[in-house]
Amino acid sequence: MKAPVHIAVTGAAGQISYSLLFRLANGDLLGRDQPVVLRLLETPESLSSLPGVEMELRDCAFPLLSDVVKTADPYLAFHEVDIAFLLGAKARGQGQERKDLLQVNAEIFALQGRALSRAAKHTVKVLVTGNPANTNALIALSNATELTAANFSAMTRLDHNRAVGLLAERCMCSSADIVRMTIWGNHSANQYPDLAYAEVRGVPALDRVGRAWFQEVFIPTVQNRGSAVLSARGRSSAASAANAALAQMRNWLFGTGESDWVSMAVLSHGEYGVAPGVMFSFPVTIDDRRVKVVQSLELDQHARERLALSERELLAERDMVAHLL
Ligand code: NAX
Repeated sequence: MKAPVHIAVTGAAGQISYSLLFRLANGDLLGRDQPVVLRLLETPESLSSLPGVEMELRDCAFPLLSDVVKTADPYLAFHEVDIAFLLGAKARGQGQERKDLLQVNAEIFALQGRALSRAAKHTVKVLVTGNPANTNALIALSNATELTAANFSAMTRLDHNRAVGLLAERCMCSSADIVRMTIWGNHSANQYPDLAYAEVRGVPALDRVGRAWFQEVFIPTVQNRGSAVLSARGRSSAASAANAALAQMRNWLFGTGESDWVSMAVLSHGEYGVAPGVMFSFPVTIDDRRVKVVQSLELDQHARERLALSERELLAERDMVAHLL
């Protein structure tokens, strides 16, 4: 039997976690021969919900689940972890503005960055989902002095999957027929879902769907899908978010292959003219756990304007939390 891999999940009593944990314990991330220890982090106020989650995990009798650790101490949660899913964040309260949300979450991610740096393995892969995800990831990275940008990403895989799902529905094909979907920028309504390089069974997607549908339907539908799910379901996306987190981490650990790319927010080093030092979603390929931004795609004027909008938003968010970077 292999030694267990330690996986931290923050916000463990929340709704995304409630979909994610059971799939992790079932081997959906690391395979059916890899035992796992799940290390669950919650706030002191919500810690009392975790025993119920643990009972259900144990009631599944997953052969791969070696142990469950429940704690409100980030240093214990991140102790020697190989993988961390940072789901936990404060939701926007009534009357709070986006900048208030940024501030309150900034402190959480600064603390968690320090704890990851001290407690986790130096090869840890940290995927930030809690919103505002891109800037939270930047804060965690900036505070993790023993770790590097290669340890951190923010999740735009749900946006990517939403875009693939929407295009597949429009073209009446399987999602497996679609390659080279791209989400650029911030995980917010200013992201840019781009079809310029996407293909459907080898045919350029724009030839299949036309530019009008792309600009008038596809872009706003993907950008606003989170709000649409919230109003239709009465709760925000959960199972699809857990699925996306799993997919992004699987690609990070096991690669993308050469024929396709995925979207992932990583630290910008100035690619495509984006300011260095923000977590920006790019098309990436992954090999041997190393993420490479796809180079040399041509961007038209429309795309450049959309990227610039997302970049400005991320720079403004970065300015608001400058004291924690
Ligand atoms: P929930 O409100 O159901 O759960 C969040 C949990 O985090 C709560 O149990 C809370 O007690 C816990 N928490 C808060 N502060 C914490 C801290 N300092 N340490 C540990 N736990 C803490 O939210 P859920 O629906 O699970 O969503 C989690 C986060 O994902 C939210 O920030 C949400 O906005 C974000 N999302 C991000 C997405 C993305 O694509 N990047 C999409 C889905 C989702 O909306």
